[in-house]
Amino acid sequence: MKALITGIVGQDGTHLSELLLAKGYEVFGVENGQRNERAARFREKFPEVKLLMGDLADYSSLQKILHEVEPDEIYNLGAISFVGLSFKQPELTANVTGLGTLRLLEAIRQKSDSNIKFYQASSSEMFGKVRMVPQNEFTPFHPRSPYGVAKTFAHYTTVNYREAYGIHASCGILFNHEGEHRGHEFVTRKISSSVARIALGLQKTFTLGSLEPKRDWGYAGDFVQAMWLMLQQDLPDDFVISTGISHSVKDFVEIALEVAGLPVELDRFVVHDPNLIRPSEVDLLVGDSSKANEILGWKPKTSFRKLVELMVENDLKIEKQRG
Ligand code: GDR
Repeated sequence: MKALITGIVGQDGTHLSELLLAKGYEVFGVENGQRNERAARFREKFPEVKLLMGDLADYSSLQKILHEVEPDEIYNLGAISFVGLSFKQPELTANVTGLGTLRLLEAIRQKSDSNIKFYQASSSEMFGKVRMVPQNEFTPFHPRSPYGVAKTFAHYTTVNYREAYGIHASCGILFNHEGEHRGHEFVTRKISSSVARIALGLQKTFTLGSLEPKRDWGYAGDFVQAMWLMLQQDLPDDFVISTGISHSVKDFVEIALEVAGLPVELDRFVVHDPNLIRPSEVDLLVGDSSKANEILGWKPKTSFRKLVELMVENDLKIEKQRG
């Protein structure tokens, strides 16, 4: 079996590559020539993964890759995925995160001899200003960021290509998922690495925006299992993937401090930075993944506390090695 992954050097691409290689897949990835630390780490960790030059913003490169690889499964994880950045670069976000999905689906459609199964990384950010608590597959979308809007376009485009052209295309509406491969721009990794550095005496404080937003945080390693399961079904469909429990940013900081053996005194360690407040915020996300449980047999294995422990302990190890 051959799997092609966009966004392969990101957090989910890393977990998914691990999973698919363990299952005996031949794994291919789309890379846009980025020369950053993350891409270098990925190459070193997975020498057996074949990386092909392409970009979600460039249709002809996607078409060429599909012809070269002839994949059985495609996982579209590529996106401008940082919500904060999407407010600063809304057009780029719409192009890559939104239209990029359309380009990939169109390349699949044009390749009429294939039976490719397609996974779209939809997001709980599409629920935005939530209309129902908890959110499930029937909850209306109300995105609150250019990222959420672009993901909503990509989601409906995937549904449309499934209905119009019979493509086996499924959307996983994933709630926040974190872990040791999380980028430092996201709040959980920012907290775990800052707290680790404070515990080791390498820094004294760190900045945060609002501490109030609540998210349904799960472990990325658990969540990529659901992606794979969706493509093993006879019929394509959409599934919410979440833990069903929500915590505030403040809760995350408090447990991280505790795990690192520091006093739980937020005023001492956290400096409020108003520049980190988003023009429109998503206040509360909590998902209901009972459909995924029923049909895919999927459920999360890692608790919130375990997730925080895993991230802080990982960063303590990294910072100690660096120091
Ligand atoms: P999110 O993740 O926007 O939920 O999207 P992020 O970790 O960026 O923010 C979570 C919440 O924390 C608040 N916050 C801060 N966020 C960041 N990044 N940095 C800060 O300093 C900070 N202070 C407070 C934010 O305002 C927000 O409320 C993630 C991404 O992975 C998306 O790609 C994915 O689709 C969704 O999760 C599900």
